Order: sequence, then C-alpha cells, then structure tokens
Amino acid sequence: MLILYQFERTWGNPNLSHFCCKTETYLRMAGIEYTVRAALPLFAPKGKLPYIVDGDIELADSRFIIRHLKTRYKDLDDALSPAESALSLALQRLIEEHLFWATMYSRWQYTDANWQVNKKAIFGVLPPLICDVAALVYRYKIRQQIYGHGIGRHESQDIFELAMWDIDALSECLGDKKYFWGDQPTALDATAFGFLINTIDCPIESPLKEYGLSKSNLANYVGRIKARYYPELAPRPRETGH
Ligand SMILES: N[C@@H](CCC(=O)N[C@@H](CS)C(=O)NCC(=O)O)C(=O)O
Repeated sequence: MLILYQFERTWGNPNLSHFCCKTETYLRMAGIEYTVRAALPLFAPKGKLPYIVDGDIELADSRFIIRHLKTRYKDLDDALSPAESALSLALQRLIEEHLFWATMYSRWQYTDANWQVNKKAIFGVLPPLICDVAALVYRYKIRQQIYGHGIGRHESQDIFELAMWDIDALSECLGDKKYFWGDQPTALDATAFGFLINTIDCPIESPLKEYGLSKSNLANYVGRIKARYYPELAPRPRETGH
C-alpha cells in the first residue's frame, strides 16, 4: 500500500505542513488507500516533506506525488477544461509560492509566541538538548529561505498586506461555491485547504490569520472540508456552526 511520509499530526489538524496536508487531502478526496508514517525532513529524499513510497516508486514533492496519483489512481482534475486547468495551476502557484511564505514568516519570525508554538510542534518530539539545537539550526535556515524568497525583506505589516491580496483573490474565486470549480473537489481544493487551514485555523496568531477568518466563505470552506475529509479530527471552537 502507498505510504505517505509526513510530520506527525498536531494542533488537531491534518498536518502543520501545508504541503503534507495538501497531499493527504488529495489522497482522501480521491479515495486512494494509503498509510501514514511520521517523518522529519532531514531523512527525506530531497530534504523536504512530504514524500511517498508506492511499491518500488519513491517520490518527493507534492506536485510530482499528485501527478503520480492522477496517473496511477484518480485524476480529480479530469473534468476541467484546458482554461480551467490553467487557472487552477496559476492559483496553486499563488498559494504555494506566495501565500505560503507569509505564513512561514508568521511561524518562524513574526513573534516569539508563534515561534515557541511552532518549535514545540516540530521539534518537541526530540530530546530537550537536540530539540533546542535542531530548532536553532532550522530557524536560521528557514529565515534565510524567507529572506531569499524576497518577502522577508519587507516590514511585517507589508508582508501581511501582500498575503491579504492572495486571501482576497482566493475568496473572490471561491465565491459561494462549495469547491473552487463547483460541486466536486479538484486538486486546487486539496492545495487551497492544505494552505488555508495552516493560515486561518492553526494556533499561529497574526493579522493575516484574522484577515482570513474575516472572509466567511474561506473560513466555512476550511471547516467544511476538514469535517468531510477528516471526520476523526475535532473541529475548533471557531468552526462550530459552519
Ligand atoms: N515543493 C515541495 C515543498 C515541500 C516543503 O517545503 N516542505 C517543507 C515542510 S512544509 C519542508 O519539509 N521543509 C524542510 C526544509 O526546508 O528544510 C512540495 O510541493 O512538496
């Protein structure tokens, strides 16, 4: 059976990693059988999670994993027109290559309180001394990545404003639809859910989270997908009534 390697579940959410949550959500939306093994990026084939092992195939990177899932199991995008597929790709790039970095800034850099929550969730499984050293090393590395991306060169207010434009775009595109392309989930929904839950429904506080929560269609969307595809995970108090 297909094995998905990802971070341990935490915060009552599918995964604190946007990319792991995206991948597992695709598996669930497509009804593909799989098992999960907890892992850390250090030991992953490309130094990042998620990765999968499917028989004799080992694949890293959610984009290549989902391409494999579409080819071998089920293509959630097969009813999309070429133009819809193109827009779907563009929105996924917005989410993964832009919004993502503002959420990384929130977790790794914005406030010490957020950093402590993030540190405990990722490194808390390690023995105390190793936890502190690994957290220090990774914090430095991720901060370099945020700076390298470019977003980390701005003031926090500007970083969040840039990401709020992404939230506006997503909210407008979703509108009052159940999923981005109508009544059936597509790969874009697996991506959007994985990143939105890690923006607005996790214990990392920021103006971006508050802004995302103010978009009721996005907040309801996240609550609805979590309830439907992860019934074993309890809703947060804020989701009650969605
Ligand atoms: N493009 C990759 C990105 C994966 C990724 O950035 N994973 C993060 C966790 S959200 C990671 O493992 N980072 C560890 C590191 O950068 O050292 C994908 O789509 O899977």
